Amino acid sequence: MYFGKPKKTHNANIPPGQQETTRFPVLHHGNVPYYRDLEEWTLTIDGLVDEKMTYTYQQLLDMPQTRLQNDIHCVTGWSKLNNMWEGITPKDLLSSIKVNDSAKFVVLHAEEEFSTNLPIQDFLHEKTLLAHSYEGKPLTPEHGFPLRAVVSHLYFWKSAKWLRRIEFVAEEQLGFWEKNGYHHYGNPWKEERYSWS
Ligand SMILES: Nc1nc2c(c(=O)[nH]1)N[C@H]1C(S)=C(S)[C@@H](COP(=O)(O)O)O[C@H]1N2
Ligand SMILES: [Mo]
Repeated sequence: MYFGKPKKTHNANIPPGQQETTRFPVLHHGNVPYYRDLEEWTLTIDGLVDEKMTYTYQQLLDMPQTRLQNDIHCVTGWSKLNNMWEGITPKDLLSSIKVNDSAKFVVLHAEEEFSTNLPIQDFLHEKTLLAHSYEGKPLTPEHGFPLRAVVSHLYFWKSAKWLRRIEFVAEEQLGFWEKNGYHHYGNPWKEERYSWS
């Protein structure tokens, strides 16, 4: 008989170099914005669009609502599987907006000067959502209330919390972490963590 350590089964949903956690760590640069009410809050869509659009929180809630189950992969090494988000798909958000054909990238702008960039097809990806709820409840301030991006197929720094503006641009424009050495794209399955790796 062999009494060795039981071998941990490899979970095929965990990318290389990641460890599963069941906690939900809070990670960001800057301060958490706390909103007493959402009267002043808006989401702006601009850049290479026919007309700049601004939505209130209520207008977003009046759009079609979608649930998305995802796995989170943070570049610092933790993965959290099976999360349930609810919000608006980028396609539904853009249903009445004409995006110029010259737009190739999206910059997500958040509070506290945070931004992140992604190719337009990754913004329109079926696993990308503009989420207002997590596990059936509105996002907590720490996790991005009132609205955050959830870009499931890339490292979690692409999932901007406290999202305020979605800008369509023709050329890649680096965001906060991308300017500070993170990979421009960030595919967790290829371990695209830092731009020098
Ligand atoms: N506005 C904003 N969004 C952000 C960040 C940030 O610094 N500011 N950090 C990113 C990083 S690096 C990670 S890992 C996740 C963490 O999200 P969480 O705190 O909900 O776990 O948020 C991302 N979104
Ligand atoms: Mo991160």
